[in-house]
Amino acid sequence: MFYLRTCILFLFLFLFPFCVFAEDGSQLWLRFPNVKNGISTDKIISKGKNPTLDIAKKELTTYWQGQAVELRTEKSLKNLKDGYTIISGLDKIIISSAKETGLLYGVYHILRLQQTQSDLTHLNITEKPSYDVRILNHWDNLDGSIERGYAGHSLWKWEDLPGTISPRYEAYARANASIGINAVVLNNVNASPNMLKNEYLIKVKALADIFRPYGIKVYLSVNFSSPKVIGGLENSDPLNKKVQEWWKQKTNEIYKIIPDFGGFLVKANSEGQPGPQDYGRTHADGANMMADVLKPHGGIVMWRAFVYSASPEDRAKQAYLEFLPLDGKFRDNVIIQIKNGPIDFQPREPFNPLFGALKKTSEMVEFQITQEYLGFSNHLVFLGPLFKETLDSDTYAYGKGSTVSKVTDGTLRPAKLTAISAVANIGDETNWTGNHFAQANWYAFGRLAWNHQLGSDQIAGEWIKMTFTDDKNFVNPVKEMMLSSRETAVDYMMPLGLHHIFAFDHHYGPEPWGNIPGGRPDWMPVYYHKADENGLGFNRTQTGSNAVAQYFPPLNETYGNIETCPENLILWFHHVPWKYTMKDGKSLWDELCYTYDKGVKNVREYQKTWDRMEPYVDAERFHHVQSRLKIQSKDAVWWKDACLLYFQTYSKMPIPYDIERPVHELEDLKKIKLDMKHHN
Ligand code: GCV
Repeated sequence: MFYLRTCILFLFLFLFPFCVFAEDGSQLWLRFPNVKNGISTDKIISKGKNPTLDIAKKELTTYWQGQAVELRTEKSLKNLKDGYTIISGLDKIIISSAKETGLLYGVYHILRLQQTQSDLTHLNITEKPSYDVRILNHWDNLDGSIERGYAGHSLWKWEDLPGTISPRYEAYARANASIGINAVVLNNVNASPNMLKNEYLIKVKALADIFRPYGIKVYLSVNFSSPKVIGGLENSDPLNKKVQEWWKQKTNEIYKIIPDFGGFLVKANSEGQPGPQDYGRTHADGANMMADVLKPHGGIVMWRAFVYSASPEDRAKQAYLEFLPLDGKFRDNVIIQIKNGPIDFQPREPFNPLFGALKKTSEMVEFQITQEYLGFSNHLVFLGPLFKETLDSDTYAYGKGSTVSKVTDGTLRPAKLTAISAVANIGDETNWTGNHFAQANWYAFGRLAWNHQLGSDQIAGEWIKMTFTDDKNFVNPVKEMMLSSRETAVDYMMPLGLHHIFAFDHHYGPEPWGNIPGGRPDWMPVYYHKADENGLGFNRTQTGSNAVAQYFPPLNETYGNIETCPENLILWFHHVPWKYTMKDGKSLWDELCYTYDKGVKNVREYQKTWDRMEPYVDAERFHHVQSRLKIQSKDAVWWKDACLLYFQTYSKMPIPYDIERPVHELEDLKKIKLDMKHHN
């Protein structure tokens, strides 16, 4: 009896925690809950040995439960790049690719099909990636902190590297490979010059060695002043021969250590970062200097277009004004990395007018997965629809149908190399992203970088089935919640084209009244919403900043005319009278009130939806998401009250009587100084 009790106690104490840990989110979408083991090695037909193939085989022997699998390297499939074909019959699946990485991607493809209960017997699939470089940008600092990171500290343990290798490095590489991500910038664009010191390059090599078999190349953000700061040179002028020589030597050193190094990402002359303009040179001078030394090694420069200064010019226009005159002046291994919108990763922005405007220069999109402006890791906001909105936006640069995806993927402007990037939301928290649902945004970026034609609906569906369960009682309501969640966040934060009315610096809560005396005007919310007795919104038409002129016809006219401007961007482009009649017959003021209210109501609905999901989810993840939704609900009310009570001081109109009354006093809201630890 004693023996039996001890056994039960042992089972409880030691095995039960493992069952629970299995659902702590650490396995992401690669849980394979029903798989005990995969196929035996004799059911895998493959010639050759290679570390990438070894991983592919290991995945099959661990998780694949179907037919025999043949992995074929086919040079004739070169046109698919690192894509692949999958052909299946009843007793065998053949995956073919010109590259081993393609075979690995093919294996993850069939595993995804298996996990999502698809028919595996009549497959005839051809996959070619939309972009060559599918890259995550980490804004991780050398001290372990992450700029705009909401999931703990950096994954990269610089102090321990290269001696101690965390198992999470490989788990990270595997997760990326499973969705086709093949590149990573390890460090913050606000880059420490120390990153290029030999002592760090050796650490970078350790990571590159782990990532390589998963098809992932490493890139670094570089500080433009590195020659001066760590090289001891007099300056970092790109036309100074000594500076050029320094970059050449440094680049040679990097390639000696990491032969397949990807290249540099540069934030220059932006938000206080050094750059070529410090020496009267242009962005092209700076980028080309680096491109020239990377070229012999096959490396590239991703030069960011996120530039704006405290000038009186509308911030939304500045990147375009700065970069357009440089079109055609960049080397062919430079890609201009452009944020999806012209301001800064707002809940909704029109697409950045630079897309399609640079006709002789390669361009790539930069998205933000980390939710700097979308409630950090507290709010459930699925970003698939936001990414799609930009990629599917028609720039009209080459006539109708010139979507952002087509001007960046090589379709309309052949480019040597195409790329797409996003700022990662990954940290060292057990569930990687802080909120379980934020994993879906990492997943969505990877899937869209691989195939920008995929719909948000499909991506969300795949992710839910793999991450939670394929029970349709769970999948359908949760998918519905995810798909509407971005619009909901826009509704309770910044509807109708409002933007950047966040609390200063931390960008979490509302501060539409923000106007620090003597502060930089373009860092103040009042600059963006321009509320006054007449109305609300930024006049960017011909009578205002004329930012509309940066868009190709007919968009300049569509956006420039208040009657034709899409209402979800109306306050981005127009200063709209409070009593202006919207398409549904309501006044602008009423529309604003009802939209904020709708945002709040939807989050309350999400809470109900989620609570009903309890039977289908493990307790740990259920409670985690439930508690985050409570925060989101409270925050939504906070946003609604702050914005409506503040804007009401200008509109002087009543909040429609059939919507929930504010529960805060405006003066109390103004006093809130956020305890970031609580919200982080
Ligand atoms: C890395 C915004 C963010 C900054 C970020 C910057 C950028 O301004 O608030 O934290 O800096 O964008 O993208 O460079």
